[in-house]
Amino acid sequence: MRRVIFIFGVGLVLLATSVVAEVPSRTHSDTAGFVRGDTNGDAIITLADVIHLMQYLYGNGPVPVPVHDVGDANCDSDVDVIDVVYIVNHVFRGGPKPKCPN
Ligand SMILES: [Ca+2]
Ligand SMILES: [Ca+2]
Repeated sequence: MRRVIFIFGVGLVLLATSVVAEVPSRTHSDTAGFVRGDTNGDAIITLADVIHLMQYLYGNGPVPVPVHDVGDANCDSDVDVIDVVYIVNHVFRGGPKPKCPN
């Protein structure tokens, strides 16, 4: 099952990168003090964050930095493939910024 989800995620990334050029998204910090969705900790949300999260979830990559919750882009308290899709939607399709409602 994890392999299917990983292949699905990689397919989403490849589709997004083939359709739209990467546009970095500068964001402000979440109320928790970090930029939700910025999984590699460089203060912008890009394809690199999608890859970082995919590697963490399915490839034994490093934990999102500075804290695990950075990867919870949709703020549902889980870090999973839905967060990958959420970040892809934000970066490539102008979807909402990863942020918890106030
Ligand atoms: Ca980043
Ligand atoms: Ca989530």
